[in-house]
Amino acid sequence: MTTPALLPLSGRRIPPLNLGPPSFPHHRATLRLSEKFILLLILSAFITLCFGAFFFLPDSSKHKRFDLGLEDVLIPHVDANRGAKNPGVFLIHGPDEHRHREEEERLRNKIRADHEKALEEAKEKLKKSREEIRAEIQTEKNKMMKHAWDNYRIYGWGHNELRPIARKGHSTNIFGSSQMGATIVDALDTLYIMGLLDEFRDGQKWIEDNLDFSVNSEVSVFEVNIRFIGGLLSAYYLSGEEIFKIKAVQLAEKLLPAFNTPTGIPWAMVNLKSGVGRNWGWASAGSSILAEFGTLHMEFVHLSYLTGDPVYYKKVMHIRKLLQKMDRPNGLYPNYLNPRTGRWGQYHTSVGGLGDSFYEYLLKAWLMSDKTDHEARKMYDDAIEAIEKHLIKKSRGGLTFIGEWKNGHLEKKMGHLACFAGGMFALGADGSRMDKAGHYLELGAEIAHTCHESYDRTALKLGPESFKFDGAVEAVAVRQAEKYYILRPEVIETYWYLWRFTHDPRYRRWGWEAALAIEKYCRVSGGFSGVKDVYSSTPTHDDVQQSFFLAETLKYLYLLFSGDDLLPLDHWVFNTEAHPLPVLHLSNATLSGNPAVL
Ligand code: DMJ
Repeated sequence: MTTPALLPLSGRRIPPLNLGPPSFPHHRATLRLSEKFILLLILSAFITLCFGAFFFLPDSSKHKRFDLGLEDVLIPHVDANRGAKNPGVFLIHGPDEHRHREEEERLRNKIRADHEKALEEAKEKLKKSREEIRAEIQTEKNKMMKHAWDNYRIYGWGHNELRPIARKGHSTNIFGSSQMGATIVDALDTLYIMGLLDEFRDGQKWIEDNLDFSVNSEVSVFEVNIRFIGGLLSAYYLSGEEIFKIKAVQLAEKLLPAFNTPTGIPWAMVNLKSGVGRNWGWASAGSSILAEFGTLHMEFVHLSYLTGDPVYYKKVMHIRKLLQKMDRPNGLYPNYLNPRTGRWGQYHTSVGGLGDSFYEYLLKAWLMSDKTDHEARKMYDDAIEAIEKHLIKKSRGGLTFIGEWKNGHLEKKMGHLACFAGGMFALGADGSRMDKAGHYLELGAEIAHTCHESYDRTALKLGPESFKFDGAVEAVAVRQAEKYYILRPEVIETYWYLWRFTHDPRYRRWGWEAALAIEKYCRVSGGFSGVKDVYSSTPTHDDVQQSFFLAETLKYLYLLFSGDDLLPLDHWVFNTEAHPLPVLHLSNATLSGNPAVL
């Protein structure tokens, strides 16, 4: 299969799509899509038609069409012979029996007609060339991304995020006071993966011409690392375009002053111009946050790999060594650590906000090192064992949840953010201690189920920011301030990992439900917006299209409905913002050909 025609940009050509195993050192080898993939595409086309519409259809009539298809496939139908075979199940007599038979007949006819129609459409489809079929499927699968991107392009270009209702740019303090095009950088690899190459080139051009880090602006070290450095590195590895690597390194240099603290634990924020750092005013006793200083490892190791400069690697290894030496109450890592004293702040532990991606990066450091970083794997295993012992419980109704540890007390509340852990447990199953792979896969599935319940128990079928397990209350938000959904990815992320590891169709079904709900309640004419109350059937929008919606939510949805050979997990490791980075084969200790670096 040929790769899409690529127009030159700034005198260069974007290299062909390379979404299978990465190639080193410059990642420019063409990946030929296998025959198997082509067959899968044709099969996908057939399924598309059987379902009535494949993916992300904008108008409600098409949704209805899909809903019917989905019901036909997923809801067991009345078998005409079943009453006879199972007396007692359908013992209906008199006029009721007549009505019942008529209803059965009507249903059968409808199924037959739907299937015949789908077959006809499939036959028509198969007359088309592979390229045409592929293009059609792509167009359907890209629709949500196109809507999000196109509106940002029109109304928010260069701003960090978009207000889809006010139709103007938007930003928050994590990005500082400058227009740094966060959505462009965060969305780049999603565009590339989806084959939206005109849009990708447009973003690249903006970055080449406008992205400047010498600004007097105070940014979040963590957010800028996961969204900008992660996004740029991923765009570099996928496309091979040097500009992304150059920008990633320029930005990383600007973050380095944040590590100038008495302990080497970085400040939460740094001014890109002056290099002055400080912590969030709300953090316990001037502390830095575990999920922030503990979520730098992947990107920083890649920076050392690409530049040959050990400085980045040393910074994150220093953090790890320091954490290893510290006492941990009940084996748990508290969320707060003071960068001046090196002492823990409040004894709060969470797998959701403030803790989450620290655990994720321990596991991913091991995966990214081609499973040679045993120290990281040990830290992950130890942490997960303590979490399972103290934080993971079953509700009265049998739902497994991850609570929050607060000064020796377990708060039975789970955040949407913690739902990513279902995917993490599944991803970490292989290689777990005492061969507990089955156990961790099951635990991941239980978390996925609980998080799906948190969606299913709402009016909008979208999950709240956080939900409780308290007596009769199960997987439901109680406080008004916890009922919002801001286009977060974690639940869909977990569905995708679970799908990759089990191929259980429920995960695609659940992902599809979420996609439909987002289409129905979050889509507005100027993009996609979060909603303020998922329990109200008439949603109020928050008027923010978060950059992570394009980086993560839409990417995970796309991957959920793609084949496993698109970004295989034994070759790519996704950073916490869903930016794929290749596994590094560092066993011979070379970073960019420099054995001294490690
Ligand atoms: C993302 O920016 C990242 O996934 C981060 O780790 C925490 N959550 C947001 C999206 O919800």
